[in-house]
Amino acid sequence: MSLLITINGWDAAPWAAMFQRLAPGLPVHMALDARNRDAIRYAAVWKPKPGLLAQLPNLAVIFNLGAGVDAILADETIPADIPIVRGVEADLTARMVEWVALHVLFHHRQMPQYMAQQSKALWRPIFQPAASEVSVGIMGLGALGSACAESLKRLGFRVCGWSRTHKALEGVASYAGENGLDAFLGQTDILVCLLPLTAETTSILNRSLFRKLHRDGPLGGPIVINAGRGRQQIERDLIDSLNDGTLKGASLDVFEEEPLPPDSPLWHHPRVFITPHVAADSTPAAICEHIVQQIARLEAGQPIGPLVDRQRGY
Ligand code: NDP
Ligand code: OXD
Repeated sequence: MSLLITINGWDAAPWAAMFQRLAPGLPVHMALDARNRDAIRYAAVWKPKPGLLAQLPNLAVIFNLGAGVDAILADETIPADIPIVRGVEADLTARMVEWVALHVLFHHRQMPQYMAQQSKALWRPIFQPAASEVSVGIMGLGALGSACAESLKRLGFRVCGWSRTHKALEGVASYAGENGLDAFLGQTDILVCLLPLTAETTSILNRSLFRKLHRDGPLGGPIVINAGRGRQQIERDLIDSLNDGTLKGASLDVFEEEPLPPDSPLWHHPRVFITPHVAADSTPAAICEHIVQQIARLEAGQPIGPLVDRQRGY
């Protein structure tokens, strides 16, 4: 019984070394071949090559090395009865909370304007609204969105959230489903997207949605912050909306195409702030520990998780 690691876009070596350290009795393979195919019971994956996992006749569980499982679910060859466990753990969540708080505060405290002023040696204080006057709307109140909501609330912001089903988070106004979307947007000054990529959320961050954000807010225009998935945003709409004043600024960690192509106008837009899909980069130690624990639970006949609901798509 062994574990296959298959990773696209990151260096797999530290992950293999961490599994070997945490579970010395578990053989780890970095590639699939005719000799190990039948022995592989677990796969730890990030963006696995389509068709690869279907070649494993004895695969019992797929462990995603991140939170978003869109790349796995896009592979229709994976047998429907193999459970998929998501990467949800405290270290990853804490890093996302940091990234979201950083960007909310960056826009709230007018850093884009101060950076522009600094480049011209201008000393010009700008009126600063209180956090309690600013409403942050979080799309997706799951593991990451709800942790961000808690932290932003502690910083003093008004916080509301939009999810598929209603949530009861103290001090966070909850809106749900299509019926709740417009009311949610209408009071949002800073929009944070932490949705999974599904058929319903693809291209959801578009011009028509941007127009529904709170127009007369204290920041002088709505802000969009996306750390969900790039295919949730229409980048042409983002740029047009920034240029015509529908949006004041944007912070983006994810993009329609990654790496963001060098000729993307987003790179040079003065009110767009870019990070290269690193918002919640976690250490192999944290994620591997969670996986090793789940394997131990499975082998002891206990339930494992958090499991992906393939019908829902996340
Ligand atoms: P969860 O599954 O815990 O939460 C997803 C949330 O989105 C839930 O609240 C869910 O609603 C809501 N949701 C899903 N579909 C819809 C819909 N159609 N309409 C309204 N709400 C919807 O996911 P996580 O919080 O763990 O992660 C969220 C996403 O963040 C990941 O899927 C990934 O894409 C992204 N991510 C990005 C990272 C980065 O570095 N940029 C790192 C990690 C994750 P409900 O609660 O009602 O089911
Ligand atoms: C994730 C990511 O989904 O890093 O974990 O994007």
